[in-house]
Amino acid sequence: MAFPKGFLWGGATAANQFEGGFAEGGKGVNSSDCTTRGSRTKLRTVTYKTPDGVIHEEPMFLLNAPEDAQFGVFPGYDYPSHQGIDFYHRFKEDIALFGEMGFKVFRLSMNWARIFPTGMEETPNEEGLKFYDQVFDELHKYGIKPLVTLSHYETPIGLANAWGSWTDARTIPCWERYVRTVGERYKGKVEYWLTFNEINIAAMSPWMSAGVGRRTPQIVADISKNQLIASAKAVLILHEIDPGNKVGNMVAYGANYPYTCNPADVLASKQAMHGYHFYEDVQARGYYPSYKLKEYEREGVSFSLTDEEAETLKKGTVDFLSFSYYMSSVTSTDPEILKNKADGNMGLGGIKNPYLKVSDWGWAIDPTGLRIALNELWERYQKPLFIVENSLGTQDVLEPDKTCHDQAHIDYLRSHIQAMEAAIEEDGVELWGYTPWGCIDLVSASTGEMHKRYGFIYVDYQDDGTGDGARYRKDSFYWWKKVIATNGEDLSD
Ligand code: BGP
Repeated sequence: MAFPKGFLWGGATAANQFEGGFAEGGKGVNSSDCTTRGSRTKLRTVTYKTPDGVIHEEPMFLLNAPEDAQFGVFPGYDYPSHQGIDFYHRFKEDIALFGEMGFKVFRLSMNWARIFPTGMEETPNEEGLKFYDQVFDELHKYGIKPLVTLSHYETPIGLANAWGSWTDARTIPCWERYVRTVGERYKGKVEYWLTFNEINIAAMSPWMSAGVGRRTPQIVADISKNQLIASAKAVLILHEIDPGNKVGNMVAYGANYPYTCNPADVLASKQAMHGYHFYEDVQARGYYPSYKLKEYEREGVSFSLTDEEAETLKKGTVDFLSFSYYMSSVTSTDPEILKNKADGNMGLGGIKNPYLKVSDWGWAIDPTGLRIALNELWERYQKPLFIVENSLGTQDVLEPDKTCHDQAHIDYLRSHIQAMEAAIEEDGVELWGYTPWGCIDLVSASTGEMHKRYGFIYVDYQDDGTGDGARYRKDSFYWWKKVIATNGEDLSD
């Protein structure tokens, strides 16, 4: 029995990719609502207006909007978050399906703008709070524990337009009000919390991760400082409200390999890992690591902490570490090798690994990398771990008889569960749970398309938003049900 009794099996989602209900229940507009649909070949864009009244759209990953840009939703653009997969109206049906699979835990994020429409109100929007009450109550009916991400790639647009969102420390008290409100409201209903989804992605897409329209080393450092302090404050607030609350961080993680045993490659790979570890170091240990402070000095980034801020970071360390794992990456110092760029989650692909197969989107498939990642995190922090995202994006086909033969998901998940098993059984890693990403098909974060499907449940929406949204059980649905029922003992087809 590798998996401990009470191991938390389930699935993961995010509000902006599945909730829909864009203009309902008094919800405000958030950053993801202003991000258009794309595809693997067409970049998603962000829309904004300049003071001269001109509307602009710019690729999300390259966004360099002027300081006076007013982000928003404009006629004639197609924004996939507005419909998502309509969980807002279909949550009872969806949760019943999760219950049928025997989920122990369900990861979802709360849409901050549903609770505080501009982010700046003094009092919350009761209708928004009621929506999540109903969702949590429904989950409890099936014995499913909610795992709530407080911020998953969406920031109220009011904060972005007022002062640049997370670049400005004035966002922190707004966040504290939000965290306190939901912590008090859902006391007894929610026990597992995550602060910021993939907090390290601020360096790749300040828009996606923080609702910020520009990227410079200084901007990324400011976002990170404000979010790290906000994360620590969330830990303190949630512990104060209920000492039984378990609060974790969340990082986009992956093993990184040197291309060769040339010490220069090995060093470069170690330095690439700093991009992940910096955030974990602060959130798990409570202080900035020396390599980051030295990097700021080298880059001329201004950075300092008041005594109070340092104390907040020190006290607000997380109870457990969570992460997404999709792929590993490779680093080289050889200019020729560096030309073999690989795709990967949020641009973290590095260069191609000749030993690994890749997904249809070019992400390297590497279960051993997951075992390495689990070991690294456990050795480094000695805190419980939670894999809150993992799976394979595939182009699933719904057959005329409404079945869906998604063997690739089963194969991918099985190999990764075997890696987890080895990490627990042979390496002694403490792992609390596993929530495969997009347990129900949803909108892709990087491309905004629908046909990159991760789920156990097929959702009949297509890339252009057409479809009736009907849900169908895929082959993996029945497989996942068996895996959960046997606590990971039976992984066979
Ligand atoms: C992570 C995000 C998720 C999710 C996932 C898969 O980075 O936390 O929101 O979408 O990646 O990525 P994609 O949707 O681009 O395939």
